[in-house]
Amino acid sequence: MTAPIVLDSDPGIDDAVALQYLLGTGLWDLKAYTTVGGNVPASQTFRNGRALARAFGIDGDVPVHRGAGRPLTRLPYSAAGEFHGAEGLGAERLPDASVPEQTETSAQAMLRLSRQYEGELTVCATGPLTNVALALTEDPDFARRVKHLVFMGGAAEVPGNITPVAEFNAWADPDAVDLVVSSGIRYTMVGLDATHGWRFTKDHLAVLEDAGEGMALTARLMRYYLEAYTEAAGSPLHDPLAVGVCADESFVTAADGTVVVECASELTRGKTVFIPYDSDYPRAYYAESPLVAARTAHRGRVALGTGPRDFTADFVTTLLKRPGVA
Ligand SMILES: [Ca+2]
Repeated sequence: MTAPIVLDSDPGIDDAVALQYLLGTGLWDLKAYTTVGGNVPASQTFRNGRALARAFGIDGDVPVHRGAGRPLTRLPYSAAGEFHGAEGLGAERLPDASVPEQTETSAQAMLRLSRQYEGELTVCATGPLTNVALALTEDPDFARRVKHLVFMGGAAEVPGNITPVAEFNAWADPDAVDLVVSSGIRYTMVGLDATHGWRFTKDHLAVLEDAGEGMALTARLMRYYLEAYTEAAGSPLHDPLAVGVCADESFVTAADGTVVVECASELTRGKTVFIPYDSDYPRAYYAESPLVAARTAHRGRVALGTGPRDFTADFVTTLLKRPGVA
């Protein structure tokens, strides 16, 4: 028995292996692979999404949609090419899918699927939240129809990675994240607090490189990704962890609370302020600011660290179950 899910993504290397991991779990019925501008521009993430669908043998079954080309209310920004390569997938130039291009946008596909699978649909977002915000703007009831949104983004109690205080996806479209977390949608934020705890190392790479032709693309992508990070601890598994948490929260430790995103400041743009909520000891933060205090009515789950279940081990084992064809 599999559950319906949409993967909303800006591929991107860790997005690519997040797709492969999702397929490998066997837990999900992937209804759409929706792309969004982020790591590279939207036209490129769409092309990469189609190419990955072909590489993992799902292009005939899973539609790939084109997403928002710029943030909700801001000018486009320069992308994160240094981690992902000029076209977003390391040094790869993968062939396009053989099926015709979808004309329905990512936000439209999400809205349609939320009606078709009302109360059942999980949305996993591993890029900027622009598409999800657009769906909510078009129809605020999207928040109620979606079963669970898990998004990779933000930094609750740790420094950022694109500025000292902001994580890339939250920085890229802060207005979108703020709209989403105040919409009433049931959400779990999987940010740097947790993703920096699950690392992919040279030893894990060796397992993939020894696994033969079906893992060759994955191994090349992960080698590129590993070399882009200079930290000895290895590369954080940002996007795959969000997919993992869709099925099992025990990969992280999480707490209830409110997220408010800094949208007004250039200096702290995209900082995700986490306001914890403890039902035993409720505390009135921001009592002098009625606007911020009102926001604490909207609570979600926020990952604050690694959990008891070993995500990196599950990630590697699961990838091996889902070889690629390119
Ligand atoms: Ca991503």
